[in-house]
Amino acid sequence: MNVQEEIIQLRRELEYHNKLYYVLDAPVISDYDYDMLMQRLKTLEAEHPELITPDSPTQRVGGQALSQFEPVRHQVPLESLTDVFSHEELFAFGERMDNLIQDAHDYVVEPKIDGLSMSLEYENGVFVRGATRGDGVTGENVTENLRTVRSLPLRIENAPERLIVRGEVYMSKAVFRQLNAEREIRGETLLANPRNAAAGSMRQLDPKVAASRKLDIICFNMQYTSGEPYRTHAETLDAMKEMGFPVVPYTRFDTIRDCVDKIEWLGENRGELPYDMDGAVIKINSLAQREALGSTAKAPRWAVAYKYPPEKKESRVLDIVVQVGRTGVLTPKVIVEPIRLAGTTVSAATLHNQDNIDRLDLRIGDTVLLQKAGEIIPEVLSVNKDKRPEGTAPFVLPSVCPECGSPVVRDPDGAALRCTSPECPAQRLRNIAHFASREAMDIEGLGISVCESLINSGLVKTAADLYYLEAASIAALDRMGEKSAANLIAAIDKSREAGLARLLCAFGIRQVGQKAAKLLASHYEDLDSLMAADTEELKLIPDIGAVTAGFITEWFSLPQSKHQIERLREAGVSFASREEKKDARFAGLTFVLTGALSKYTRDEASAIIESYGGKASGSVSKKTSYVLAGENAGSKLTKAEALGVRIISEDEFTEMIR
Ligand code: 0OX
Repeated sequence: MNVQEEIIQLRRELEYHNKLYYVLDAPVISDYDYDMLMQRLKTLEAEHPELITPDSPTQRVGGQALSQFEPVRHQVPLESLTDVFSHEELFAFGERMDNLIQDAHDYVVEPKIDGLSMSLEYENGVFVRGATRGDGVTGENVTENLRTVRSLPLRIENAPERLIVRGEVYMSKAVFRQLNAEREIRGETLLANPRNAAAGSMRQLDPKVAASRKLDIICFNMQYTSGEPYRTHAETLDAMKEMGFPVVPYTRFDTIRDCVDKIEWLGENRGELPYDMDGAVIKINSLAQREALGSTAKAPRWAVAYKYPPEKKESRVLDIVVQVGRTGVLTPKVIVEPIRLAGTTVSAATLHNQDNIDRLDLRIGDTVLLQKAGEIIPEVLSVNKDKRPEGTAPFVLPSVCPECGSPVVRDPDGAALRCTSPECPAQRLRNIAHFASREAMDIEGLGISVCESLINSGLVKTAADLYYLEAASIAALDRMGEKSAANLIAAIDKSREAGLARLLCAFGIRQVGQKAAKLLASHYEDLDSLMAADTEELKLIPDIGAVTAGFITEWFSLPQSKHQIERLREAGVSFASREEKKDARFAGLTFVLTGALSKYTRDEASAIIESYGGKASGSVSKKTSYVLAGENAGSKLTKAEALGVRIISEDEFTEMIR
């Protein structure tokens, strides 16, 4: 067998195992063996790059980052569904169908997956283009992001010349939970629900970011085929499954009564599904009957979507526990007697803060009404005061940190209570995990459990300690060996060169996330010049407000911050900025434009001023730094003269920006 033949065979095998895994849910080889096949293909392709094709399973993250998504006009529109909210409306749909269709007719019931609708185009069995639904007529080309969806087949078997399939991209509940658990540990804002998380990933212009999000797809409609026509919707779904698409689970029924029963059953069991379901769909099965029924301006007449009411249930509050986050914020959570709610077992619910507890007047022992509306974490809607036992007391968050006993203070600007101790072990763990996270120093292999064992063993107290670790002591930890210790040391080593922006983000200064850190790093050469800046100076950086500037200088003034910075310096961690320098020569200056300019339009001149960190304002006041006066300048010029504001000509301005 020559190389080309081996490559083709490997691709075929990998596609086959993908189908067994994602479509038939019946893998026959281990993940390890799958990886070995993939590895072999990668090696061969690296040696023979001329043999790489876009449909190769190695190319799922091969695409370039884009500057924007191209519009795609859908060959067949992606129609939306009419929503109904009651059983009566479902029976009314059945009656409409009985009236409109003379012959016998049957239905298909499917869960409605809560994700993002996509159209997928295949030519001669190869995935060539994928687009978002958009307004149904025109969507956006997200082919490269879709390629990263592992359950989407890049090549299908026994395919017609041209095929368009519609499916829903989603994030499984398991992946969502994992992602949010990681975010919580790093003190990042949590994603509201799997749908938002999936939408955020699909909007990424860089396919590498989308790939890291582990999305899935399920298909539910054949939009177009150049091959033999099918008779029913059920046949198209079966054929799609046969070709290798993951297909929505469906059931066929003869009566609307049976459909309604199935919908109820799906609702009760929705927790068992790997994805969020935002309803159930009833569709006429016969494609000829669908064609005859047609669509209204809004949606097809032959289908309806039933939306489940959010499920609510009562349970008893066993306890209220308080957790401490990375930034020291105390978050209360109720522990309730476990109940089944929307298909999952619920044993806890978020309470947000003291104000919310007070508003609900919630006490340990109370019976509360819980609701899960799409979101994974349920919320407390109300307290059933009739069921309140005797002897309860209002719940007040502790005045000392439950983890370290240090005093807590209330944020002046909000409802949050915060532990004041920088030594707090709960904060320490989360601080180090945040320091190592992907957004910050990006130390591979340093997840929460490794951080935990490093802290518990006493090897690490602060993030700077990471740079003094030795392979031998890491290797001696539980579940670590020489190989993983060496890998971790190498990853820590690499992070020494991460640069100022990542380092600033890693410090976990309040309100300084990835974005603000980059901004700061684009204004300063290195950490030392940033530390030399006072609040007034930092405030002048566009988008850094007075509050953030205050948090920054306050953090740098803390003795433990100074100590940490010196230890990082000694360890050889680079303090240099890698960001493109912003020229902020106009920082803190306000310009007013008046009269007609000859070299620039007003908008251009304003844009130049802003790009140098200055402000362009409309009216002259004592605070105006310069009035840029063109031909025929009027009252603004007079006012500037009266106030003694400096007046410059266009030529002088050109000189200033040279
Ligand atoms: C879903 C879903 C969405 C397709 C063409 C008109 C009706 N999100 O799971 N839409 C449809 O059907 C549309 N079915 C589904 N299962």
